[in-house]
Amino acid sequence: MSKLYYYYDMLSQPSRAIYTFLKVTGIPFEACKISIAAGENRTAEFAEINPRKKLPALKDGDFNLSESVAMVRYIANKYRDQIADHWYPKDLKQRARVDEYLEYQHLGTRLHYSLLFIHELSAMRTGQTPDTKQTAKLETNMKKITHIVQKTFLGDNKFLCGDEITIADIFAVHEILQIVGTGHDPVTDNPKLAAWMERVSHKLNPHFAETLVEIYAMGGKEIPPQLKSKY
Ligand SMILES: N[C@@H](CCC(=O)N[C@@H](CS)C(=O)NCC(=O)O)C(=O)O
Repeated sequence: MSKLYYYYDMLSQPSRAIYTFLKVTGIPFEACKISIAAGENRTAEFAEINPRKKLPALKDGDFNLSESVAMVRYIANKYRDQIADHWYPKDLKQRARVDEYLEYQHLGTRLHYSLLFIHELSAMRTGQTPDTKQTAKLETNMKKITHIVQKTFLGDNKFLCGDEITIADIFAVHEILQIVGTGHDPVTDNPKLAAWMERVSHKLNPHFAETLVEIYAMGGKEIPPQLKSKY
């Protein structure tokens, strides 16, 4: 089997999601750290890996791939006999449930959390106070999405797609935690989501906490102890 080269930046939420998945499943890979802040994704060399110059990306022999959802499906399918079935179940309906979230998140969780993150990040970078009206609007949208994820995906289940953790949980938790980078706590007023996040982190640690070091440091906070432990 050819060696998998994985290109990522820990400040990128889909990068963290796939890194976590590779680590927790024990899939062997060569970790290739690329700094977006230092412009390393915009070099001619990296454009050979991903011509759109985005992270994450992978190289598997002479095959290159970008787009995190396509990548995670490729990895889960390629290593299907080596990883536990629950991550991306073979059962048609269970798998479709995971895909349902992965498709939803592009214009749902990812879009609305990212809009708030980018809005505040721009202000942090220019040293200006963020436009408070716009912040409030983006926060309201983010809270609506949080509620939709909690109510319509999680419901009374342990994890987003049922009683077992899947790659949908990994993608969701990293998107939701992105805004700790600008000092927010995304689950303070949502105890059900906070409890889910703890369950997810217990299944993913110690790798999960490892991926969160940079984003918490960016927001000037410590990783909460409940997200660092493992059952
Ligand atoms: N839809 C893509 C999004 C990729 C993306 O936007 N990546 C961001 C980091 S999260 C990036 O590489 N930004 C650097 C840039 O635009 O220069 C995916 O899911 O992989």
